[in-house]
Amino acid sequence: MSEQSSYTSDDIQVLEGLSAVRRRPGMYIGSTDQRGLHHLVYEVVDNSIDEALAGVCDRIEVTLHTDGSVSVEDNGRGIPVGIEKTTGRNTLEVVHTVLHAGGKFGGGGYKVASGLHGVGVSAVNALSSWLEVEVQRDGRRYSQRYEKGVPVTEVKDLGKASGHGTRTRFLPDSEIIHTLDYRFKTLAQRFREMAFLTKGLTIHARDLRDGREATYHFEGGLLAFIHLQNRNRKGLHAPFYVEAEVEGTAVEVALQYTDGYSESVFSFANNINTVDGGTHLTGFRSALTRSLNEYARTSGILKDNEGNFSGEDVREGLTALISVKLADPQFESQTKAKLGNAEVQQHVASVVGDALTKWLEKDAAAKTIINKATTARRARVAARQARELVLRKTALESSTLPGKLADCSERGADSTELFIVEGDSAGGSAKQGRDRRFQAILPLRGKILNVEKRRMDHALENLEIKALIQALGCGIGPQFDLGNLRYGKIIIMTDADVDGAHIMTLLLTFFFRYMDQLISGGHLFLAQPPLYRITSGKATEYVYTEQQKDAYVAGLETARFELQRYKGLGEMNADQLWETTMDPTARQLIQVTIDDAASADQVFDMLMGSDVPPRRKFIQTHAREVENLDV
Ligand code: 0RA
Repeated sequence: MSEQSSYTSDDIQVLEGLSAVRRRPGMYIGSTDQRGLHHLVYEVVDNSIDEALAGVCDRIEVTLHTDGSVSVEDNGRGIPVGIEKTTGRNTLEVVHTVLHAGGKFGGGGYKVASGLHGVGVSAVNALSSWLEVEVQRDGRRYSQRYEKGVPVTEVKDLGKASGHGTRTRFLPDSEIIHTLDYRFKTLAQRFREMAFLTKGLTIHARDLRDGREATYHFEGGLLAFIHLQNRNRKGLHAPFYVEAEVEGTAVEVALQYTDGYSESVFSFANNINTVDGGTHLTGFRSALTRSLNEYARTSGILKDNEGNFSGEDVREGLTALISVKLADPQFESQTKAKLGNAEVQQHVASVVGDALTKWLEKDAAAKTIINKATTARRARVAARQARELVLRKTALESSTLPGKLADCSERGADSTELFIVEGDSAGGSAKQGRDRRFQAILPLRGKILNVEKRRMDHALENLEIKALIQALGCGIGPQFDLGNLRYGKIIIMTDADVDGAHIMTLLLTFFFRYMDQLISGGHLFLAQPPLYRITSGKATEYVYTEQQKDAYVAGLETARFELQRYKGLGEMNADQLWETTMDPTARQLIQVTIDDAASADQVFDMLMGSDVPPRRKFIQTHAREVENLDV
């Protein structure tokens, strides 16, 4: 290795570390598909965000190059290039070759990556055909190049330079990462979120493959984020905003009530979206409930004989963002997306409690919010009764599952699957075609209720939704229990047309709003029926996209072939449906994931909320690519 003439035990450790990453990339970046590809980019950008959080960097440039490589450039301090004492090596090389070395050399400030996906740039390096890093600091410019994680040059001194910062360019290794097809929109959405969360930072992203670019900079921070999140909703008042620091914890909170019913609360710790919440969220919720109850009491709106508003009452229609930054974040839970630092709860509660109380006393919004909570409470009582009725029925009649469910003979979520199928005729084919040992079919008639526009009590009156809840077996709302799920895979199977897309979106909305654990637990899937059947001579081929069709037809030796376009599932007979869409050894399933809950919330609100024009536009532009609807 560089700067040394013979192999040392350090070298061997380094090589073993790199080969561990290459052998089991999934352990480090989750997967080796497009998600994993994007993960590599985030990993490198996160290091630059660390510099921004430390207050020493205000600009990050991300470029997607035409050769499939990506460069990330920041104007931070520059990665140190001196000899690192414990190893006797150049720090730049250590950071790029030793797993988890990055964090050790950070000097103070807030760290983005600590404990979460922070696998470090060394893992990215190990998974890249090549990586080049260029550093400017102390008036000079330095560089080093690596291939598959191994240095192929020394740390070179390139001479005088006036700036400071780090530029990294890497090409993911196609032997390991299956695709170089970056999705600019997905990456940009995340950069935008990062910019919201880091006031004053500018992130500029360019896609040289097609010339697209985007710049994100928000002086308003979370306040700007709230405006975006509620863009298609009706806000009931001007947003509330507070920013303060308590004992080293920076707290930033923005909130606005809307005329909707769902709760859209997102929490972040050091810019990581803590999807499982944690102490910052708990602190926020308790302060919100307490402040609103206190206000309602002292102003006489809540009478002495009336009970307090519950947390649920005061969160109906609420959009809120909570962001904390701290030096030593502790993350817990399986997904590591739950903040555990106990002291943070009190920090957030005191900042939010004080500011909210003052705001309520001054702002006309107070009365509007209390009115909203009062109606919500009334509806909650009705909803609880409806829910208990459904649950009691489910419990009592657990042997009487919904009549139209064709259950499977095996039990246990390990092996079983439930197909939710649109329409009776497709339901019939699915029942005939399935493997009844482990595949159950639930046909839904027509469209299910749009839950985005209704409170839960209405949702529970809907027959299709009731059948769904009973078939799944895990209840709904606060009592939802994933442990009772009756099937391991829940598969939505709809026609590949606009109507099918609409029904799929209604179902996704329902799962996202009421059973999001089903999604985060990896249980929800979309079936992918074929678009065409191509017959030529004795050969029959099913294809799933227009591109596949064109490629297959172009490759045919004869010009004589027959093309059948499937408009609906009902056009396939039972055998064809099994062969193309249900057989686990041949079918293609799309797993539904929520990469970015805040964007998913916006998408569902736009698709399903009350504002029609943006929905129409979205469906018109996206109906054809609905298989890519990653929420
Ligand atoms: C360790 C220590 C210092 C900065 C960095 C790492 C650093 C890492 C990255 C990764 C991308 N851009 C970066 N910029 C800086 C601080 C060294 C000092 O005190 O000057």
